[in-house]
Amino acid sequence: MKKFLLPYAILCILLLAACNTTATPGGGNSNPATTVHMNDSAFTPDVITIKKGDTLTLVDDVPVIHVIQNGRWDSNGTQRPGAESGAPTVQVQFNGDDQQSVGPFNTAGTFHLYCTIHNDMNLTVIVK
Ligand SMILES: [Cu+2]
Repeated sequence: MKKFLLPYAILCILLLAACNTTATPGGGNSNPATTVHMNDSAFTPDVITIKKGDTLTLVDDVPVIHVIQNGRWDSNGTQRPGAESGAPTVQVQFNGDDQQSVGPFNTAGTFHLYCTIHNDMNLTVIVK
């Protein structure tokens, strides 16, 4: 009886391994659930919900410089720099057609990032 069980067990392990590989995209950090794109003056999406511990990937899709840091533009067009409690410190420059990771976001809450160059270029990161 045991002779029949061993190959079956191996097959199960192989199937599990295959499933794990499919569920977790390997290589690169292009998980759409944690990726925000930037055009010449806006984030897409401009609100993203991620999980605690996630790292955000920001992708600059155009040949335009962006400088992203903690804070936001208020409704009067004034920069309000500053990190919320529990926010990772973000200070990254994009030179165009490039991407960078920010985080990890290890604390649940709502965090604001903005581009110091482009008026009203705000990103809200909700961490659950
Ligand atoms: Cu910008």
